Amino acid sequence: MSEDYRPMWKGLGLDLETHDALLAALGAGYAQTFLTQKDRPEGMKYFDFVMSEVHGLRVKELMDAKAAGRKVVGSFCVYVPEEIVLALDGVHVGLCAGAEFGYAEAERFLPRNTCGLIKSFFGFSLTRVCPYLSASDLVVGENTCDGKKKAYEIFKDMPLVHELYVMDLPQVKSERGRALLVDEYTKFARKMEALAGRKLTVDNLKEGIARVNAKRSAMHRLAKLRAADPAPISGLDALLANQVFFYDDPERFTGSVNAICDELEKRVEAGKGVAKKGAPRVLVSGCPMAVPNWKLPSIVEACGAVIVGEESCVGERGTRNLTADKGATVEALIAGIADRYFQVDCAVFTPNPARLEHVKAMADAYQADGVIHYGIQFCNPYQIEGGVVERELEKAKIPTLRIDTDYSMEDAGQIRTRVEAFLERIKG
Ligand code: BJ8
Repeated sequence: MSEDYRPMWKGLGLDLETHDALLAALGAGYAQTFLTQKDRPEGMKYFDFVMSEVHGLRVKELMDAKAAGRKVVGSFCVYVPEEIVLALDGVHVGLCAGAEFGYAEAERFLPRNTCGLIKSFFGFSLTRVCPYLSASDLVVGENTCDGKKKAYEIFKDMPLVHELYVMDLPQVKSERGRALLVDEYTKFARKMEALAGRKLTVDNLKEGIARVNAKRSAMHRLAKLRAADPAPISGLDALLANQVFFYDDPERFTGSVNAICDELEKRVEAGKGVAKKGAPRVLVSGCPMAVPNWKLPSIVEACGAVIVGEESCVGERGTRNLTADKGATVEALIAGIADRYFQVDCAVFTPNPARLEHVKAMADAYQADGVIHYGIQFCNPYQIEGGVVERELEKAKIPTLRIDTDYSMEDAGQIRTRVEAFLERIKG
């Protein structure tokens, strides 16, 4: 990191010693996982820079935004509508939830058999190492799975949390469910207006929609390029772009992803890729992988396969579908925003047939030879739905492997053995 950010971290209430240990582990993990890859696109240097400054420059930018009177909003779910935050000149960031850090502290409040993602955000808070959490004027939670729902009841009193706001979310894709989402987004809009001290207008909301749509369109472009054989970019690097989607300045991110796509288009034209033509192609489907959760993709790609898509909230489930910008009133635009998010087929919905169709469509579009279903241990919605996905895909002759795991590296050897056997099967 180029600057001394310690005074800023101290001001944010971080535990500097523990934070140093986290950054050292993160830096080493990143170097080992990403910088050892061959034939990476030149444009990935931008993401290397972002990651080297993930608790530095980006946090400084957030602090500068706050000093200029803008509000920072942190969240843990793709159901939080960034369009509304941006329309009110706010900054939206995804909060840290991808590492086994501070679990002993987290387990003072949560049962041991809580999913790793929830334990992780408690751990980051309790050990005081997440600058994004501390920089957030408002943390927005949501009633999705039972674990998060109950966890937010106590998360509001945790260190570094300034204010927690919880949105109620539908669990059924019905007319009533849609009406609830419109209602909740309207309430969230009022909350954000009060926080920002500004009013939503048709113009600023359309601008917020355009900015988020531009980010998503860049990700759609990247996703399509991965359909080529050989794949022009590794699954790890594409996952990283999906992860940085939640942190970075929107325009800088959009520009950087589009620049990578320009480069990848040339690679595809020249028939160049990161793996040999004909290398096993895998689609990953399931729970979101937040930074620095790179365990499964790094094992899969170290075994010689290439990941060609993520059916995940940190992936295509989160970024597909643009928000309509038609509407002559703020209310009509909010209804359009709700319509876009209502298509997110998270496993907390029951029943959830759209997700199954999406996994199949992605396997087809990206020419996947097989699907690996990823469940975070103790995540009931995805682990239960994983069985359905596996059975249905196998019926459709799409080989499927189910991996349920946590954030630790203890089972890495075992996973590798299972992945190797799966790759033999799909290319068999
Ligand atoms: S829209 S997937 S981001 S809720 S892994 S905490 S589900 S027990 S993260 Fe998610 Fe929004 Fe749905 Fe997407 Fe619960 Fe499962 Fe843990 Fe999870």
